[in-house]
Amino acid sequence: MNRYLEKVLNDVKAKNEHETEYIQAVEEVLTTVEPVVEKHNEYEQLALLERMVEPERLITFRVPYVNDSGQTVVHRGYRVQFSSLIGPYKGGLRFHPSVNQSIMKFLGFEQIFKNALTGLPIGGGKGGSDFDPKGKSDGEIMRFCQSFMTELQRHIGQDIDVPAGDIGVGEREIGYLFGQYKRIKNAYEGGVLTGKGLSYGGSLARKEATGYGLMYFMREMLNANGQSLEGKTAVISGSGNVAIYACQKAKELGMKVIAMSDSQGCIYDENGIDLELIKQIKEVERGRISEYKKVHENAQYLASKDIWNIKADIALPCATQNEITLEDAQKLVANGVIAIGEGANMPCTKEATEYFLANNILVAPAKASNAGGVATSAIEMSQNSMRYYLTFEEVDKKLENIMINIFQSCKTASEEYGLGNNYVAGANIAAFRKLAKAMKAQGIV
Ligand code: NDP
Ligand code: 2IT
Repeated sequence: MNRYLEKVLNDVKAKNEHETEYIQAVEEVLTTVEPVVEKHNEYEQLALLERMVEPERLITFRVPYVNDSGQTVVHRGYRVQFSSLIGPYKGGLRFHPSVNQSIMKFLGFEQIFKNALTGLPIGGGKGGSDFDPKGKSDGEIMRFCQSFMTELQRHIGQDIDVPAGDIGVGEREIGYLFGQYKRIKNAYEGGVLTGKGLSYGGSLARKEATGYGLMYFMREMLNANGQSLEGKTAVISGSGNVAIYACQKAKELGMKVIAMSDSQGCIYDENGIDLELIKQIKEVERGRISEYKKVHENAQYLASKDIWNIKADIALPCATQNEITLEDAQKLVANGVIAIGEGANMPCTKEATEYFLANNILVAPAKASNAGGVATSAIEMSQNSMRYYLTFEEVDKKLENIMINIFQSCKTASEEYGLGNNYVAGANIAAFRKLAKAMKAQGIV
C-alpha cells in the first residue's frame, strides 16, 4: 500500500481502536482510492486524508424522557457533523439500541461520499440514539423525540445541518421532531428536516426513493453488463422503508421477490412475496414479519440469517451493516447469485465484498446504490425553499436520472483506472476526486 495511505490508516486505527465499524468504512475507502492518491503527491503536505477522516464536529448529549410507567429513562443522543465541504451537513437519524459512536461515525463518513455522488449540494452527517422505538407507545415516542430535539435544535438549521430518517426513524418520528423544532424556534423552517409528512412540507416519492433508487441503479448495472432484471428472482433482507420500496420497484421491473425478513425471522414465499400484506404488517400494524404466515400458510418462516441460504439471482441486503459475512457470501455464490445490491449502509463485510468481486459477482456499492434517498431529501429541501411542490412523477423522474448519472460516474471512474466493473472502487474514486478538489479549493479548514 502507498506509504502515506498506510500512515493515515494506521493513525485512524490507533486513535479509534474500539470503533470497528468506523475503521472498516475508512479502510474500504482508503484502499480503493490508492491509484488517485498515487497521482497526487501534494495531498500529504496538505494533510488531505487526515482532514477527510476527522469529523468537523461530534456532538453527544443526554436525552431524558418519562415512560408510560412514570419512570424517567436516560438515553445518549449523537450528531456527527462530518463534512460541510459541498453543502450543509446532511444525513439521517438512527434510533436503535446498537447505536454508538463507531456506528455514527461510519455512517457519517459514508454519507460524505454518498452525498458527493448525488451531484447535489449536500455535505455529510449522521445522528441518532441508542433508544429502541420498538414496542413503545406513541406518547413515549413523542416525548423522546421532543427531548432529543430540545438539544439537537441548537446544532441544526436548513443551511447548517439537515437530519432525516434512518433505522427506527420514519415519518412519525420526523413529525414529532419537526413539531418540537418549530415550537422552540418560532419559525417555519421547512428545510430543516426531510422525510416530512406530505401535509406539512414533505416531498412526494421521498418515502419510496431509497428502494426505487436502488432498483434503478441495479437495472443500469445489469444492463451495462449484458444482463437484465426482468424474470430474475430476488431475496431482500429487512422489511422496513428501504426493503419495502425496493420490493415494490423490483416487482414493477419484472422481478419475483421470494423472501424478506426482520431482525427476528425471514419469510420465504416461493409464489412471490405478497407486498401489500408486508405493508399492512410493517407500516400499519408495526408488527413482526412472522405474522405473514397467518395469511400465507405455505410460506416458510426461517431464521433471519437463513435468507442468504435461499437460491436467488439477486440479493438485496436492506436491513443493516455487516449483515452479509464471508460465509453468507460463499453460500450465495454457491447458489448462483449474479448480483448484490446494497440498500443498507455497509451491509457486506470487507471479506464478503472481496469474495463477491473475486467471483465476478456484480456489486452495487451502498454509497452509490442507496443514494436515491438522500438525493430525494435534497429535492425536498429545494421544494421547501421554492415554496412549491413537484408531482410524484416529476420527483421520480429526477430520482431516476440521478441514479443513472451515479451509475455512470462509478462506471467511468472504474474503467478509467482499469478496474473493469468493480463499482465499489468506482464509487469511492468518483466521490473522492470531487471531495479532494473541493478541499484543495477551500484552503486549510
Ligand atoms: P427501517 O427501520 O425502516 O427498517 C429496518 C429493517 O431492518 C427492519 O426490518 C429491521 O427489523 C431490520 N433490522 C434493523 N436492524 C437490524 C439488525 N441489527 N439485525 C437484523 N435486522 C435489522 O430502516 P430503513 O429501511 O430506513 O433502513 C435500512 C437500511 O437502509 C439501514 O442500513 C439504513 O442506514 C439504510 N438506508 C436508509 C435510507 C432511508 O432513506 N431510510 C437511505 C439509505 C440507506 P426489525 O423491525 O425487526 O428491527
Ligand atoms: O443513509 C442515508 O442516506 C439516509 N438514511 C437518508 C439520509 C437523508 O438525509 O435523507
